Amino acid sequence: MTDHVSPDAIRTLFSHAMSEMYRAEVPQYGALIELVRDVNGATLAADPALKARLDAAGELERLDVERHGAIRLGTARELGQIRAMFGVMGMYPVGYYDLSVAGIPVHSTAFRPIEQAALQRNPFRVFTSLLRLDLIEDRALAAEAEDILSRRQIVTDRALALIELAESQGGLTELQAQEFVAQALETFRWHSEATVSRATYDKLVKAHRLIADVVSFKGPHINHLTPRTLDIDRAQSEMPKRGIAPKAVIEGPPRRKVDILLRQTSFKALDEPVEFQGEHGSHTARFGEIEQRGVALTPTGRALYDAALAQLREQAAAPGAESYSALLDAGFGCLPDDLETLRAEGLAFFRYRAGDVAAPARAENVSDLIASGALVADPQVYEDFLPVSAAGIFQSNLNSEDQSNYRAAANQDAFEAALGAKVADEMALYAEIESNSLTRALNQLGQ
Ligand code: OOG
Ligand code: NI
Repeated sequence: MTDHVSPDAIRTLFSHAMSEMYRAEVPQYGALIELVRDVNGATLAADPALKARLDAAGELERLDVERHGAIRLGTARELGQIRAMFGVMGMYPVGYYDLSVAGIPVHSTAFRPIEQAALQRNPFRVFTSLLRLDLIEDRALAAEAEDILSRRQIVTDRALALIELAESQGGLTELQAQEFVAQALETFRWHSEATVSRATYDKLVKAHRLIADVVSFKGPHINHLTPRTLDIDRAQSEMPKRGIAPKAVIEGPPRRKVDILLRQTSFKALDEPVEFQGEHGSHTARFGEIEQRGVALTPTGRALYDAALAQLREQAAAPGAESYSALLDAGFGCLPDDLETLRAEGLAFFRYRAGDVAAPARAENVSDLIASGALVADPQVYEDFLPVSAAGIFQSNLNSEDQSNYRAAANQDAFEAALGAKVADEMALYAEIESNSLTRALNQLGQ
């Protein structure tokens, strides 16, 4: 069937529609988008080498459309429906994140494109959390929450019908895709009318603000949309000048010559008026965030990162500790700060392509080919999330007294049962892109 639009095109339609909706709902998001556009423009203008590298690697086009969002779901049924909806847009569950260790009663995955070409078209991702009522001590309250959630339907009937159609006919036509996107958008809209009374809401907030956020509304409002900046330090320091108050520290690794993984910062949720079955009140759920993405680390590289981060957090918590930013700058020396060493030591993932130079006759190995310019290794962008950073983002936008101590209890099996599928292993995805690209490039070079 040739009259079907590609899942990539549907995802792009959807991410634009979400961005427009969020801009209308949260005006500061519009200011943030402008800030990031300005910072990215200035960064590229000041660093022609960076611009040329991004351009050659096919990374420049995706920059302006690049976003991630986040939602929080209440039930297994909802997670299954969301999985089907994102599937129509070529977004699949990747990775498992246990947030209970950070005192947040959810576990999560990221729905995102998985193939290189799809990532390059539009890497739109949605961090999707499922509430874990099993972790709530007050069983009566958990049962009440479950009962409230069982009565809502977060996907419109028409969206469900179009998802089924896409699955049975193997895609959607242009017109169907447009209708699907408009219908899908309804799921993520903000509803200022709660489905519960003020008293019930207050009870839920007391158990955990996050439970109230998931349970009290008609659907899983998108709680932030995050553009990608090329210079998060500059964006962070520009924010106050544009009337935006960011959280104190940037999550993730420090500023380095070679960006690794993901650095993120957010600004506070809005306090929004809510109608609780006739009573006025308010709720804080939605916020803004920006991120800077660097190279994806291999399991070996990631283990070094995780160990350094754990040590840093321990040091920062000690009495009389140096400032977090001083510790941060000093704390990641275990990871080399140049691309070729990261590559040669197997610490980061790359994507290979043939360069403009013919392969030398006596190239012994990949490093020789790279040194000669015959082979080029582009760093693979980290397409996923970081659990410690995610916890920091959650917490800065919930009240700090809401950090309960749950029995640390990752339960990927339960999550996958709710999802109705296994989550993909992100490391395997990066490794596959790396090895496929190397095989192709070596073939091309006649090696
Ligand atoms: C999700 C927080 C995690 C990120 O960028 O790490 C996240 C949430 O608050 O629902 O979006
Ligand atoms: Ni986020």
